[in-house]
Amino acid sequence: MPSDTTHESLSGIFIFMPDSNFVDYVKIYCRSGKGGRGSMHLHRAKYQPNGGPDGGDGGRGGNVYLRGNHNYWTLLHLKYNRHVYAEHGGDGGKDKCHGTDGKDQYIDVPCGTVVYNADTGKYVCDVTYDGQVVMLLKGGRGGLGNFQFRTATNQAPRYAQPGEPMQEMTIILELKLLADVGLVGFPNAGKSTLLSSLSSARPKIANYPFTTLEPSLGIVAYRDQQSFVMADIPGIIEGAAEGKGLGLRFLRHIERNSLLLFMVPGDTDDIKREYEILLDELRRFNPDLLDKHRVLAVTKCDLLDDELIDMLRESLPDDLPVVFISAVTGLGIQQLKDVLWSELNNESNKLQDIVSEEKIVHRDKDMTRFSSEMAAEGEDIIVAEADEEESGSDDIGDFDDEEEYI
Ligand SMILES: Nc1nc2c(ncn2[C@@H]2O[C@H](COP(=O)(O)OP(=O)(O)OP(=O)(O)O)[C@@H](O)[C@H]2O)c(=O)[nH]1
Ligand SMILES: [Mg+2]
Repeated sequence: MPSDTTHESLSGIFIFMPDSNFVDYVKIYCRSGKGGRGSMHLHRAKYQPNGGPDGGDGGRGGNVYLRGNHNYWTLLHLKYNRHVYAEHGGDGGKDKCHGTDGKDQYIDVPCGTVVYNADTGKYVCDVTYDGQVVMLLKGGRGGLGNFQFRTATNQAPRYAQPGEPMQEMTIILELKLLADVGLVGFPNAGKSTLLSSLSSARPKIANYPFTTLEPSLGIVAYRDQQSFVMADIPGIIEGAAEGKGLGLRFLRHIERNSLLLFMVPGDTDDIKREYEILLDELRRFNPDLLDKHRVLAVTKCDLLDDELIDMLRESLPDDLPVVFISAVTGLGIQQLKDVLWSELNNESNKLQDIVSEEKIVHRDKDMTRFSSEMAAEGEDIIVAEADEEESGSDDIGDFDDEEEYI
């Protein structure tokens, strides 16, 4: 692509992404284990005519858990493992033998994963820190054996409970990176260059649009051993909400950022208009994004002279802090860090607060947009059918097992 391509000429293009290792959207089917049956058994032994009931309880079915694991960075490991089944509980046996408990299943996910119910679009849970364990589906309880039902008046009960049924759910896992500052800008605005100059991250940099095809994080060192995390996401263009360019799917990675850094190159004709286009695309993706604190960085200022910078200052938006920077010469970089740091430490604007005090409101999926979203993600899995016999009685009080069952 020629180096002078502007975003106006790009707005008609749709980028086809190659298969990438950065997977931030996966749909999987999960099923817990059903409870084992209680046993209906009467003790039999030589010279012991009325041995009494000795049927043991069934074991419980395995649960399905989600577990935050900081060793994972994407959902790639789940892309090819889309059915998660926990083990069923074992049936009870004679001699009061308890059935084995079903093995639990843990789905390891990177920190920052949000879970939605794929059928209803409802928000289910959010895994934000390493070691966090969230129970997704509970296994069925095991049924009681007939030994448990013996009474003075019914000394040989000929019934036992069936186990509780399993639960199943198809879920959508969405990774939303955890960073303090998110970079928002058109392609070629210098986002990756800024991230590589501020941190040790080495995203690909080149003079053509859509160099960055997947988000990357960098840790920016600040004074006194302090630091904050910055996320570089692919550029967005006008009409991204309709799927132009790479669309808006990567904006989910800045949904959690407490601060958004807008980046517009200094050699752009109308900086204010570009900023407004970006704001508008953000609004169309998620109006809540506009509640976040914002900073505007005018990039590539080494291409401008001081006079021009002074002229530009007057035409810039006045509702947010503006910094003129150049990642190449280092102009304004320290000032930018200071502004970002002070904005980050602004009361009510810290990532920790947002995560811990549940200020993040995860909106349920809009079902009208949901199917097109899934199509865009290439989702085509067929939900596994539950076994016929397993969807039997769901009432643990049902004592319908009159046959001897060992
Ligand atoms: N002169 C000058 N050029 C810069 C500056 N920052 C970035 N560039 C150049 O601008 C071009 C694009 O930079 P990138 O950092 O790849 O831009 P980007 O915003 O990440 O672009 P996408 O990943 O395509 O969205 C590269 O050729 C950089 O060398 C700067 O401060 N001054
Ligand atoms: Mg880039």
